[in-house]
Amino acid sequence: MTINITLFAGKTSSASARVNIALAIKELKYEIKYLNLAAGEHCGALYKKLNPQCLVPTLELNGLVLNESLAIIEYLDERFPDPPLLPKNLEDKAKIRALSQLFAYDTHPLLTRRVNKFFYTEIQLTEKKIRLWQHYWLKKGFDAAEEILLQNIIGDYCFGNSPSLADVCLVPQCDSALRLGFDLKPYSRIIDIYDHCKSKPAFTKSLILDKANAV
Ligand SMILES: N[C@@H](CCC(=O)N[C@@H](CS)C(=O)NCC(=O)O)C(=O)O
Repeated sequence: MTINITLFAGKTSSASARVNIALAIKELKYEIKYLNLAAGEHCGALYKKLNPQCLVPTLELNGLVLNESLAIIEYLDERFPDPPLLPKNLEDKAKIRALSQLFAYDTHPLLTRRVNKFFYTEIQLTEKKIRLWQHYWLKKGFDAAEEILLQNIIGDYCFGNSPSLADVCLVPQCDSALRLGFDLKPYSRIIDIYDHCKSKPAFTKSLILDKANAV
């Protein structure tokens, strides 16, 4: 059976980058449709039918429409198990999910376009104050992630010698942090993992760092 996969993504979206990387790790063929987030394409009526939250990513797979990057990746991981992004071992799986969620659920949502927009338009925060907010929460997230990762040095990736869901979340979060001018130098273990991942083709699918090309 032919499998048609379309990823609806934003070029500067770390949530989209997670799915993009997972698809690449699994060597699945897919089409990618970029929405221009700056122009509000993700809030248009057509896309809203696919994603009522008006957020990217959305994955369409033979007519099945899925939202939420981690739910999408876990679906892909169960449907296309090779190579796995989550191990069978329950304890290891819980640890990998925990680090993934630290980035995807506790850090990333505080930094999104809609949060910025609210700060700008509803409470008139200056760009400097918004940057302060962003760096504050990035530091909280990266401090904790570094501590967790230093307790588990058993390979070139977050948890061992093959990429897992945690790496798929770590790399776009690092790219996003760099784009926001956040200094990653204090996080030596994170930098080692990030550099290692970035040497692999699948991880080059992370978000566009170049502001000039950001949409
Ligand atoms: N929890 C969602 C988060 C999705 C999300 O926040 N996407 C951002 C891009 S990274 C977005 O669509 N932002 C548009 C906006 O904030 O208006 C997921 O992991 O898929």
